[in-house]
Formats: sequence, structure tokens, C-alpha cells
Amino acid sequence: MLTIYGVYRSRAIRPLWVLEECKAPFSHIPVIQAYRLTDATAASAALNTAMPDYLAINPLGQVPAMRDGALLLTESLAICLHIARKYGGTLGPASDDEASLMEQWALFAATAVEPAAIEILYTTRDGQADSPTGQGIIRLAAEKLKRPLSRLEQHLAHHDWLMNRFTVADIMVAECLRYGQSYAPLLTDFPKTARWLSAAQSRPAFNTVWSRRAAEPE
Ligand SMILES: N[C@@H](CCC(=O)N[C@@H](CS)C(=O)NCC(=O)O)C(=O)O
Repeated sequence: MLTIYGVYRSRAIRPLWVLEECKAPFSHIPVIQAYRLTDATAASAALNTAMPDYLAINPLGQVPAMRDGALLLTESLAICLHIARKYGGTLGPASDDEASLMEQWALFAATAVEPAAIEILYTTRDGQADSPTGQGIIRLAAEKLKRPLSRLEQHLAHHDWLMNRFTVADIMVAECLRYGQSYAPLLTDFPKTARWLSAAQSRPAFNTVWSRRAAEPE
């Protein structure tokens, strides 16, 4: 059976959302980020990314990881694509061209959206969102996101979803963009993108994984 390693409060939520959408059976091992623990090496410590057993699965010491038979993957978006293609039905590609488009959206999410969006997340999480330095970082990150957001806005002017239906492409891009969402003005000039993001986050499967995330300790 397919196994996902990683707590909901991590990028593991991406493949966990895909799995919830397609209702594929899986086993979940909630490995937590070592940096979130006071002493990740204590005998009583929760299963975490610094443990030798986990480093044998992902030498990067990061979550998520996925095992599916003999296949081991350690990149969240590659895991999403794999699950969608193999188990996802219409969430995955129906042709080689669709597979290429989904891969393009995955790379767009990882390279054009996530790096700037995560600066907003980290600054907010560190309690710096209201400090002058934090505000500067967030404004600059929002500026960097304008180009990918314009690209999304253009696309969504003619489409409800990134492909001709809701797919793993929407999950991957929405999850990376979510990191910037705590900055309310981010999407003010991008109403179609805001509507699309809200539609993705209104899906029952997203709400299910989001409540499981909320149930985990912070
Ligand atoms: N590019 C990787 C990044 C994985 C990553 O940074 N995971 C974080 C949790 S969201 C982590 O495990 N951090 C622990 C660490 O870096 O020590 C992916 O998308 O899977």
C-alpha cells in the first residue's frame, strides 16, 4: 500500500489533499519536522525528520516522502503528480500532452510561486508581519509574485481551473500560493485568481485535510 510520511502541518498536506480527492487507500506515518521539537533526539521524541530511520528514507531530512511498492519519492509535487497519474482518475493526465501541462504547472508552482510566497509565510510565522522589516520583506515578496499572479489571472480569465477540469495542477499551485495568503492585499488586483483559490479551498477534500491539520499540535 502507498505510504505517506509527514504531518499535515507540512508540505505533506499536498499529497494528502490529492489522496483525499481520489479516495485512494494509503497508510500515513506522521513524521514531524525535527526543528519543531525541543529535543528531537530524546528517547521520548515523536517520530521526526532527524531520526536515522527517517533519514534512511529521505536523506534530506524533510517531509513529505512517499513509498509506493519499490518506488520512493521525496519531493511533494512529484508525489502529487505520481498519485494523480496512478490513482487519481480525472485528477491526473488523460494524455501525454496533459501530463506535460501538469508538469509545467508543478514547476511553475515550485519556482515562480513558492519561493516568494514562503517568505510571506515565514515572516508572518515569526511574528514579524507588523514590524517595519517584516513589512518590507512581505511587500517585496508580493512584488515578486506579481508576474506569476498576472500569468494566472490571464489564464483564469478563460478557464475555471488550470486545466479543463479540477486536477492535481490546481492543488499544486493553490498549495504554493496559500503560503502568501496571510497577506490580505496579495490578491486584490487578481480577482480571478482569488476566486479560483477560494473555489479550490472550498472543496470538501481540502476542508477534510485542513481540519486534520488544525487537529495537530502547532
Ligand atoms: N522541496 C521539498 C521541500 C520539503 C520541505 O522543505 N519540507 C519541510 C516541511 S514543509 C521540512 O521537512 N523541513 C524540515 C527541515 O528542513 O529540517 C518538497 O516540496 O517536498
